[in-house]
Amino acid sequence: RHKFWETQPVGQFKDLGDASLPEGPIEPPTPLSEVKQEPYNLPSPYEWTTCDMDSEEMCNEVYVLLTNNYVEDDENMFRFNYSKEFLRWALRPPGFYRSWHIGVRVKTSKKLVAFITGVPARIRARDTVVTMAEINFLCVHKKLRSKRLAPVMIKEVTRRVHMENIWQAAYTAGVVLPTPISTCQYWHRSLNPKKLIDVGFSRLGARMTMSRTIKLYKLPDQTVTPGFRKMEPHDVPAVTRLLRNYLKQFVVAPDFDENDVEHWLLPKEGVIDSYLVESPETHEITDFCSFYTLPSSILGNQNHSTLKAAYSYYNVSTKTPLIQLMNDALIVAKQKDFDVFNALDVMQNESFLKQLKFGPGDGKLHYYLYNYRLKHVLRASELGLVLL
Ligand code: MYA
Ligand code: JJ1
Repeated sequence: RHKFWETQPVGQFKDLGDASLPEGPIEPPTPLSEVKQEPYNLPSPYEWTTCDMDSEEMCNEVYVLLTNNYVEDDENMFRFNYSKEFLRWALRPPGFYRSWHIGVRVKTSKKLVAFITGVPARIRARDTVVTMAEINFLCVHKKLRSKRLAPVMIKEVTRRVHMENIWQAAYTAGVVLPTPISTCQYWHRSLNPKKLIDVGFSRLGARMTMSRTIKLYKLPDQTVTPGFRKMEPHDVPAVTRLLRNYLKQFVVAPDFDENDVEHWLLPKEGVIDSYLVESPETHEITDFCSFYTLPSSILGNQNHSTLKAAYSYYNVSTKTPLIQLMNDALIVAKQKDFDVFNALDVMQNESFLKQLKFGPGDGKLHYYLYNYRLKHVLRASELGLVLL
């Protein structure tokens, strides 16, 4: 069934119910001297390239490959359109390795036709913090699909991760592979219902007119929580404390330090938005919410070419009810002209999705760990991790 994945140190379907298998690494690290020193062989028309995301030219090549060939919905109506600034942010966190930004070119034309990336992250599973690679942006050009290039790319990124003495990874995918640690549901909150309906992202509900639908999704012009403001650089220590304390409750979550928070959560125009609540009396930081910008190309619509989507990232409430905090997030996303606000049912998100008029999407997202076993499949609400 899974000729490649059956050979890899990942949870296998046959082991799913087996409580005798321990939690933790599936295989031990090998001595670094035993890690293969040369890249894996590609079919002869192709060659490896390391993509320098600092280079405007390389970043542009990656952007073009992904814009035309990356993830689509099940009916091929929309395709993720990560911006160059977003890719630079996603791929250059603290301690990143340039060697983990891996491209494949056609030898003769030098055209970039495939890509896979890793970035380092400390991820806690139960009470163990493990240095892992987060693997993302696996993409093979549409014309080169089903030639078994993906397994070679996965083996090569694995080799380059091993060279840095890192033996675990985390990744998400829309497809079922051996075997998910958890499966999440996408939810969508219409901000611009007319456009969403016009482009086929959503439909008019039963017994609904366009004007009733627009009214249903109306939001206030201004946020309502006193002390709600954009996060600033001087907030990094307080946000780090708030977030670290919050993420403790989940079975799998990142172990963020101040450098991580500065990188992953400080606002970056058109990439990441973060807001917090500073108590007007005590000036304490009590609540936090964030979302990232990931537009999708609309495939084959006369009137619209991009869907502006915000994706819920990390949110923490200690004083402001989470519903009110997320309603303020919706209000700022609307002010910023997003068409839709998306969220997974991870962490405590279920507690606000229905009340804030999110509806379930047709997409699921499966979470995976490489070379790390968990005894049980997790509920989405036990996941404290959002990958980009
Ligand atoms: S998820 C986003 C993936 N990208 C897309 O969906 C974009 C559009 N699709 C494509 O570009 C291609 O269809 C891809 C497959 C490149 C996905 N994750 O080359 P093939 C297995 C893992 O003939 P193609 C993301 O970026 C498939 O089951 N494996 O197929 C996270 C089969 O294996 P098996 C996948 O369609 C990526 C084999 O590949 C995926 O031409 C995490 C077929 O290869 C997938 N999304 O290319 C990667 N899709 O026979 C794993 C298919 O066994 C990281 N396959 O079933 C693992 C950790 C590594 C680091 C470890 C460090 C210690
Ligand atoms: O965006 C998604 N689905 C949309 C569009 C569906 C278009 C037809 N297939 C959707 N819309 C309904 C919205 C509606 C709004 C009012 C309330 C009710 C709901 O359902 C889906 C997620 O639902 N997205 C995808 O399918 C994209 C791929 C998802 C897998 C991602 C893999 C990620 C890679 C990892 O790094």
